[in-house]
Amino acid sequence: MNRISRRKLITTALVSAGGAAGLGASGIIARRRGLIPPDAGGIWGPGETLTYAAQRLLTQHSLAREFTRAQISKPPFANEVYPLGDQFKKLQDASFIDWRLAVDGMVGNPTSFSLSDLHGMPMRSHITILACEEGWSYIAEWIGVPLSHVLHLAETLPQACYVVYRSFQDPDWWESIDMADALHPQTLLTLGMNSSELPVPFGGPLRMRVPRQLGYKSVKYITRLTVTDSLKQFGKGLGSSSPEAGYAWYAGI
Ligand SMILES: Nc1nc2c(c(=O)[nH]1)N[C@H]1C(S)=C(S)[C@@H](COP(=O)(O)O)O[C@H]1N2
Ligand SMILES: [Mo]
Repeated sequence: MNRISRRKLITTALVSAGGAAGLGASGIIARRRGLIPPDAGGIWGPGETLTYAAQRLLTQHSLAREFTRAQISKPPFANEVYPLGDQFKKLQDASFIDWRLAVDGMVGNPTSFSLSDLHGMPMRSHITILACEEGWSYIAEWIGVPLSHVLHLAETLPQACYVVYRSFQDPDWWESIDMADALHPQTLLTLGMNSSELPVPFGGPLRMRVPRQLGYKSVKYITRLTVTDSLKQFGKGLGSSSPEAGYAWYAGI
């Protein structure tokens, strides 16, 4: 049996088992394949598991849709953020020269990078849509270092399952993604937008851009990455600040 038809079979089995047996059997299949999301425990848990497991089996390597330069939104819309405070302002006044991105957890080489270190790494860009769960969206060009490159430099261990990323606004804004999204070529530590530096309202100087998921996974002001095999010890153990606020951990679009 080739891979595609095997995948299709598993997904069909997941979905039909979910329909027929009230998600019990699909839960077992998903668990066996490591496809249980961290927020699977609540009342929406079985639905979250079904969505996440089915999407991962079908779309592990698929690309987010890319647009043309002519389709870039003018002007783009930046969602409001809580005040960033004096410490941020100090960093900003010094052109973010002291901004650091720490990388720790399940890595052979815990390290940290300045913005100029990141600017010296291979960059890629894509023109993709950022969609908020509240219904609005915009298209922009995002320029940055693939997260996979930084994970490689830090020597991510093979047991790694998730990357937790924290922002200057931690503990209000932190997220995590699985390795399928962390190593995905369109997942960028973003330094630039629409051919310029990434403006502060859009998350500058450093933003995670995860174009295969809703806007809230694209956390602004990134300061720290932690590689892990379990999300239990972070926050309330639900994988990110979003499920703590009532949103799904997995927000695939
Ligand atoms: N640090 C931080 N990151 C954040 C947010 C925030 O308030 N603080 N808002 C999130 C939400 S809900 C969305 S939809 C997008 C909005 O991105 P935009 O401001 O570029 O439109 O950023 C996400 N990242
Ligand atoms: Mo949002």
